Amino acid sequence: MLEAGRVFVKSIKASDRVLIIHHADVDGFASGALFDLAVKSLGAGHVDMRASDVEGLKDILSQVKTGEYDVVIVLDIDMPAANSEYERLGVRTIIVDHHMVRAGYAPNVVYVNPRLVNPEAYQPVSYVAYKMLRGFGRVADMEWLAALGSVADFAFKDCIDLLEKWIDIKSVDELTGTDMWEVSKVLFGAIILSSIPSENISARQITDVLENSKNPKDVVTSEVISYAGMRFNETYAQVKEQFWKNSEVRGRVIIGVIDTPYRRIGSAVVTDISVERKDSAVFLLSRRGDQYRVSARWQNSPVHLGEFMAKHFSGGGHRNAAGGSISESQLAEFKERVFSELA
Ligand SMILES: [Mn+2]
Repeated sequence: MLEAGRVFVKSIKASDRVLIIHHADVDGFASGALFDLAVKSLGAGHVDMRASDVEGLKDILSQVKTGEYDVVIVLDIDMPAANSEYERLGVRTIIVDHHMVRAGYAPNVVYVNPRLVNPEAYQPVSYVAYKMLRGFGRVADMEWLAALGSVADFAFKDCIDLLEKWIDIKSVDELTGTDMWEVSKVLFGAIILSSIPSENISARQITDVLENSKNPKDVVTSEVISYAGMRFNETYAQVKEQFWKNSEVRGRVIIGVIDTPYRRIGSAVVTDISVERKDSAVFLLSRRGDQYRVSARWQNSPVHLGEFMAKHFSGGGHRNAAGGSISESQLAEFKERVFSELA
């Protein structure tokens, strides 16, 4: 499987125009940088990179004109709806993913996913990318970056051969106590900010820092990332304050409303509050036009939050973390339902 990826990358010529689309998280940025370095080592001068969330993938692809690129590389992000776009573009395409295995790609797509070999394997894309690409250019010096991407995705056991040199822990429970984890948190803050146009930090700047660093410490001490880390902390505190200011508490239930473009900060805030108050059901409602995006967390949950959200508000999710969407006119009903059933 790794060899199929190497054959694909080796086939890239200096004259090829390459598009790399990677997930907008630490694993995605790390694997994007590894692929960028590998592709450029082959002399390719025209490489465009785009960071995307899952929902944005199809939009990015549908804006690409037929004939605009010769090679498309998609990392740590995949959705069935994108198949038709891969087919429309018809160019050499590789998808490296580690989420649920998909099937039914067009013949122009090379699909790499460790779960094809072992459905239980948990190997993030930066781990796979490093294993695949270490024979290309400077990638061999970037093992630390693959470790950083993998740690950020909570990998441990299945990546131990790569991680053991970079983190000194015995079980995955100790992961959040490592320096590597701290670096991944600061980097993720910078990545979140880079999706907000007014923040003056671009995805390209972040990628440049990663490609030009020699170790995790270089990343966090770089001007771009250290400034972004500071800005993120400020913004995070503001969003959290807004949540509490617009909150109602009844029994075990906390419902808070935020209205901010920093939506991904909202989902970090709700997780954080739920960890601080493990016995509380925490609902964060993020306003978007006349809709509210609901993120629910309940660490010591006696009920299945995902089923609760599915039953009443056509949402879904897991036992401890769920989500959904309601309209403004449903807000009063939503609060009443949540308080009366869960408080
Ligand atoms: Mn990932």
